[in-house]
Amino acid sequence: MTRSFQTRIDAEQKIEPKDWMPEKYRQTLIRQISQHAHSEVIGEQPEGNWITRAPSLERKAILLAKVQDEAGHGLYLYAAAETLGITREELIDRLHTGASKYASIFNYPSLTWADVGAIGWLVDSAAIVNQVSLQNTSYGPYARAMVRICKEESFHQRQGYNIMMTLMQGNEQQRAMAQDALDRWWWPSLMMFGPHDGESAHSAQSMKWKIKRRSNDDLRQQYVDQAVQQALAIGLKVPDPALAWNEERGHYDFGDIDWEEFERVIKGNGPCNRQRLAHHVEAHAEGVWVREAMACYDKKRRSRRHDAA
Ligand code: BYC
Repeated sequence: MTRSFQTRIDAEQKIEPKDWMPEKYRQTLIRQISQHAHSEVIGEQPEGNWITRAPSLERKAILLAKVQDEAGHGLYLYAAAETLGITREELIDRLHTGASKYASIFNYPSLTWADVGAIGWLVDSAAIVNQVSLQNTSYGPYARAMVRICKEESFHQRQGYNIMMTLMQGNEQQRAMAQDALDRWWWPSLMMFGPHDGESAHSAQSMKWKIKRRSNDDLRQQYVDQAVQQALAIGLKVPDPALAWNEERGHYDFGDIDWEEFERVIKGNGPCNRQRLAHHVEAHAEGVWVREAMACYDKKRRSRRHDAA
């Protein structure tokens, strides 16, 4: 069974929910997809913080649409995880108890309007680089969710870059705000790709099973090469003294990531971890009547369909 499973993977065949799969493959997918879903949902908080304070009606409408998209991404991803035999309640419980992680970047505060620009530009760019590769992941429902999510992320990235570009065309104070946001979000955005390849606990097996299609470092390099050019184009300075174009490699060299900070944040001790989780726990408790009403409506609709048949 295990050998024929790997043969299917090697032949680029998609694995579907009812197909046989090794238990570890199933668990790895549940871990990665649910962490991805939680990231989308928790990621609404730093941007949601600015909906009521957006600088114009147009910016507010765009931000509102983006934040709603993130909720939708969470929904597709939770649904994909559920096809692996875990319930939504269990997934949320794992988030609330800290058993399941979410992207470290969302544990940093969004202090100014420029942070909304930096999140859209940097965080969504990083997400796209990773998720384009995940469109070819071996598990069918995850791959299909990625196709739609990537389309929406492209709009998100554009809106973030547009905010940064507008600020950079503004007055001195606005340009300083944009630079300050880049200074604070740059390094956390590099951490989104996870530990270096040699330190990544799951990469080797996940690459073999084609759950992951490209390594953490490979994706991070592509992201740096793109983002540095985008920063230069609008007059922003990337806060890394070691950043330099390497002619031989055809890539930018960049400085060391603070892995101690990364570890601190993923262990629950970043600037906003407690606040993010507490907010989710509270919103989930407040939403219980909505879930009950939906379940009741669904039950009634199904029994009406049954009576009609
Ligand atoms: N943050 O062996 P590794 C978005 C953990 S949201 C936290 O390399 P793996 C958006 C990792 O989980 C987009 N934890 O792991 C939303 C593992 O711990 P566990 C989010 C991290 O899974 C709203 C341990 O470190 N994208 O776009 O092979 C607004 C060892 O790592 C992080 C995804 O979730 C991190 N950054 O590779 C705006 C993409 N990095 O699980 C935008 C899907 C590592 O053993 N996920 N860890 O306790 C992936 O591609 C992979 O899971 C990762 C990590 C590349 C992130």
